[in-house]
Amino acid sequence: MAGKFFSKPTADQQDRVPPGQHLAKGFPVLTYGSTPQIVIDDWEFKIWGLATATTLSWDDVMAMPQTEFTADFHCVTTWSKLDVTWTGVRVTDFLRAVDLDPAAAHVMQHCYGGYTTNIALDDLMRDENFFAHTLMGEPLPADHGGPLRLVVPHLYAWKSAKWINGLEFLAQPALGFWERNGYHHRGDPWTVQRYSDRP
Ligand SMILES: Nc1nc2c(c(=O)[nH]1)N[C@H]1C(S)=C(S)[C@@H](COP(=O)(O)O)O[C@H]1N2
Ligand SMILES: [Mo]
Repeated sequence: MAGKFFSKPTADQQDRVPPGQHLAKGFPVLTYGSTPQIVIDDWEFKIWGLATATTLSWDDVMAMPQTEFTADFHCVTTWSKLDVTWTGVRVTDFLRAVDLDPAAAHVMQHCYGGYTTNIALDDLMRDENFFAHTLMGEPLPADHGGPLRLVVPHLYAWKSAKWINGLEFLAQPALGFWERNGYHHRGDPWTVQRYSDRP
């Protein structure tokens, strides 16, 4: 599919496009509901559940190691974007000072605006996952999740919570917003885990 909104992958891009996906020309915004208004001075990020309860300020996050990274982005609605460049804090660096209970195996992402999405701890704690505040060299636009969003490149992008402001560590799997509304609990684009496998 090519034309106004999609471009054809080149030969070397072909194997980076998951089944049923098409390359978007721009970087579409995909939000359920409206973009929350967030004042940086009031911004905070909470960690709770099976972890030492912690509240991080914006300055705390800026004091963490900052890394530029490039990642592919796959929305379940069938558009993908390759080689998106971001800057942010690696998830493993972000959580370095947090003591997790050994029973923690699942995580609920919480956001300004009320969106939630669940992720397994193993899927979250990967080197290629980041909390990003900069997109293509500019402060992350509010529509794309600014001031801070998660980026989890190996799963469909509904797992990459925009305006993220909390992680709740859990022993048992739980379901976030889209997962309760028909999407797959994990969302691997390579095996096309779009829809829930539950009755
Ligand atoms: N808080 C929040 N995060 C969200 C969403 C949302 O509606 N609210 N949409 C998800 C979906 S379905 C996708 S594809 C990506 C879209 O990110 P973008 O708008 O920056 O392209 O954000 C994900 N994170
Ligand atoms: Mo999406």
